[in-house]
Amino acid sequence: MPVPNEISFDSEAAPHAADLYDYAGIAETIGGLEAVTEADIARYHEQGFIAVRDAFTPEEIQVAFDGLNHLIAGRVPEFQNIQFRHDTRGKLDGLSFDERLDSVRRLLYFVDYEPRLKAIAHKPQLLALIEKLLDAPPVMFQDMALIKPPQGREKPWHQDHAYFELTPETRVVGVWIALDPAGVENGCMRVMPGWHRRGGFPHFQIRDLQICDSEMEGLIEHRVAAPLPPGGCLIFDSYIPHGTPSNFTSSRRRALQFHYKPAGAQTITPEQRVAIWGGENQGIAC
Ligand SMILES: O=C(O)CCC(=O)C(=O)O
Repeated sequence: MPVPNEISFDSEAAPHAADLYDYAGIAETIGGLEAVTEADIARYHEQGFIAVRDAFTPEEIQVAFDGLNHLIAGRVPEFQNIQFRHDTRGKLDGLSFDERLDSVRRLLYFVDYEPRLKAIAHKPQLLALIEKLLDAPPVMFQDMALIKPPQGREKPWHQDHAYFELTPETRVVGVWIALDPAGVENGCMRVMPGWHRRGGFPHFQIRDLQICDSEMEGLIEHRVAAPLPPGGCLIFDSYIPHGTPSNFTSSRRRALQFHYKPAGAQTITPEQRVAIWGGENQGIAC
């Protein structure tokens, strides 16, 4: 599939229920990529994720910000793949840089336009760990920057595998890297430990491509929040249900997210993906 490269806008969405991202615990963190042990790798397979602080140095995070700001400011005119908030349509010209930054929802497929961000995705210590998790040489196939400004919207509960044109059995590792402090109030990740072993949930186009809210109700005891300082990352299985609430603070919450598949992974068509994951196509209502 050709990779899209054009400016887009998200669509309007209703706010989420107040308790949709409530949680019962906080994810523990490991102190650095090189401190990850065989026991942590076993925990990744058991729980579906591990959280690592100090995975990237303050200097690497500053370089990532420089690269991201360069793209958002439009300094690389060939790069257009920025999704803005729907309410900024027609108003982008004339915004200050900070206003433009807070109008962005996400950037996609930028590594070939910004070597500083490509270097983050290919940090050797990160790739070495992912190779152990996949038990195969990793290939990075999706890169995103997720900007959650003050009042920025939620990312509803979902499994990343539902978005990929990869066979259901392909093992995929996601890496979500905090650039700003990501806390429980400004939209850090919530995950369901162990639920990656429950298989795929039907996904529906509601406020986004997501698991039905009713499937997630009353499960607070099964959820943990994963607050991370800048340079920390969440490393997670593509079947783990996860999501982030709206940002209820005045602090930005910016993150990078990369996905890695094993070399030689089998692809499927968009139609096959929808047939496998789309709840509506299976006659299921949400
Ligand atoms: O950064 C976020 O708010 C969540 C991102 C996420 O889970 C995704 O894009 O798959």
